[in-house]
Amino acid sequence: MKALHRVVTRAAGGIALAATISLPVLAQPAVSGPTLDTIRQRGTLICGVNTGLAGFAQPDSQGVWRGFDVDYCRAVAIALFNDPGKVRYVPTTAQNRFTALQSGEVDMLSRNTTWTLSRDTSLGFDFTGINFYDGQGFMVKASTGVKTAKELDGATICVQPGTTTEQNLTDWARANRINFTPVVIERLEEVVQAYVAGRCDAYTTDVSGLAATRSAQPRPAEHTILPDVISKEPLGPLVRHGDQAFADLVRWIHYGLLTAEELGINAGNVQQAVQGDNRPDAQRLVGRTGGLGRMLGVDNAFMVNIISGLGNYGEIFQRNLAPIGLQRGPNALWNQGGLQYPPPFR
Ligand SMILES: N[C@@H](CCC(=O)N[C@@H](CS)C(=O)NCC(=O)O)C(=O)O
Repeated sequence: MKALHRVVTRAAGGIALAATISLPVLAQPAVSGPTLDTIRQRGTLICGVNTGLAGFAQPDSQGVWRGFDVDYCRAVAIALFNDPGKVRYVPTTAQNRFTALQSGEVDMLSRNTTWTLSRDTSLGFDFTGINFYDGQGFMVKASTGVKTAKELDGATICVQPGTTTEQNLTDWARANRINFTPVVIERLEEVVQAYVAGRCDAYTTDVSGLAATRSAQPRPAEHTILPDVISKEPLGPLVRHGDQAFADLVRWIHYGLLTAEELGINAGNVQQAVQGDNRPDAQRLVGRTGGLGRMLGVDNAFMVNIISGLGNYGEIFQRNLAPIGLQRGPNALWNQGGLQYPPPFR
């Protein structure tokens, strides 16, 4: 209070006032930053994605990248260039993804990466939100008859290095006095092959990754994802420290997609919403009021363009993840029993 009072009195008295009003407090800050500027100059977003995970990021038979994580890259390209094609996809492994982002080889990672304190701080990143609440599970061959994770005492377990998976497995086994032999294999394809070939009794990763891998097997029913979930894996896009404007953009695209679902605005009706949806929050989302796009350094209609091209969060989820057998579960909206809760789009 005292400090505030002093500022006010000084501001009321001549020279000090001039100094105060010369600060650009009321001006709209320039929406720029090193990453954002580089992307704009280059005219293409470079998005680090998975090497190949059905439903999340995988090239289709024409070589076009498809998936839930890929749609988040596209959404950023639409916001910046009004063109979902202005993305270069760089496949990254569990092991090399962080160096790719730190070194500037990619602008962002949109790739089943768990938000942890150390990644957010000492690795130098900013997680922009949680677009998929996940947890770690185990998959076994149905023929083993194994029904719960505790039956894995004495098992060999396939796992990829450089992941939270590896750390959780150790913590879980210790806490539950389970002995296991880890089979640590760096490449995703090889770890899956090792599991399929029977070199390990179980494969462990995020449940989403298990569902993706299972769906890609010739006979998915031969593999069982055990009901146990041994960790929290909040997954979402991340960017490098040092460019808050870019982080804000990626963050508010996710919240915009959730807000659209909340409001029932989807790919099929978004143009009608622009014309005639008079709900104040719908008007802000479609950029008729509020000027929110400009605050992020993009067109006020950015969410209209994203929703027309990709749909809202629910549509992106259904299109990409329902086919691999994932249900909304914790990823339902907060008012439908889930955890997805966008802060106010205003
Ligand atoms: N969410 C965990 C695991 C993420 C992860 O990288 N999982 C593996 C297995 S699904 C993967 O995507 N590997 C792809 C690759 O290394 O090419 C983490 O962030 O550490």
